[in-house]
Amino acid sequence: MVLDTNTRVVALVGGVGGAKLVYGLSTILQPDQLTVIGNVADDFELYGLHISPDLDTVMYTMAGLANPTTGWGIEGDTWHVLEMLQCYGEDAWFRLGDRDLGTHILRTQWLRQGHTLTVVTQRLISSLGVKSRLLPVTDDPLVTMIDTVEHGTLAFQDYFVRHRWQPTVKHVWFKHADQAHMTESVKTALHDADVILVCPSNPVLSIAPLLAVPGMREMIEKRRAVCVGVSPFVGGNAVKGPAAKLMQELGMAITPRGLIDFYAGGLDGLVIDVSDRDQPLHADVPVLVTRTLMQTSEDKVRLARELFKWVGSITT
Ligand code: FO1
Repeated sequence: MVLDTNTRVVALVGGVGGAKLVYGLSTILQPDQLTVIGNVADDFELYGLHISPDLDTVMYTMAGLANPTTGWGIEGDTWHVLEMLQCYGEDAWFRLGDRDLGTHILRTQWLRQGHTLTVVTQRLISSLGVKSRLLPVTDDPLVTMIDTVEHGTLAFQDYFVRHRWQPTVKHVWFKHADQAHMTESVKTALHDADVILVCPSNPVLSIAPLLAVPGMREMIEKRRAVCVGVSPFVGGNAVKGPAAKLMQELGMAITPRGLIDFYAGGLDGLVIDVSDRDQPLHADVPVLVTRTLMQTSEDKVRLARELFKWVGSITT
């Protein structure tokens, strides 16, 4: 396959790690070449507002607004609303910045007016000047639940933020997955895709919720497109967040082979970091070994460029 400006790329993304690669892709592709399918299972309601952390992380990153240190929230945001809530004795454990709240206020209002999360997300991201599409995988409820040893079952943000992903995880499951539907936009994007990229997000907490939506795995397995994954691990560990700890607790191998097994034949290729070059691999899945750590914008663009070039080389 010759990769050119007609090549349609669909990126499956969760939070911060995947959003970095999406930023790199958005700088080397034409806007209409790139469609991002985002995770909604981290979504929750707080202070009466519908919060979509992973969609917002991707949106702010693509718009160049994201806090570069945390990866989430808006750079330079202020915290006056939370300070006021704390004056009333609130435990402001989930850090919502003043500008960030603007996003949640409008998303909540538009959802209450009956608009779908797909329409709301597109309206928000295009207002921020981003021309590529960001599609929630579903407009239906989908909630990542974490069964832990110490605290029983926790909703995602309680596990991830309030308990700082320290509890020991026994099982991760996705509430309402069986009743969730892929949106028509997602089906069309996957059907038309030439390249599907599984971005370097947490395989269990960010990518698995996408694949838990009925039909997603089948569409990817029956794909016409070439499907390539980017490992979120560097040196057998996660760059940030609980991916390695979680996969160990779930008895999954934190190796390229473990990733390929996790994605169960859905990958035509895998990109791994140079620090993992000696890890056991799958004989029949081509691997690109390169520096996958994205600390600067240049890293993100370089990885996207290398990835795109390599994908062209592994497809006939
Ligand atoms: N992650 C944290 O670890 N602490 C926070 O206080 C926090 C606030 C927050 C606010 C808005 C938002 O869009 C994301 C936020 N995140 C925070 C990240 C969030 O937990 C995401 O779900 C993770 O990035 C995992 O995808």
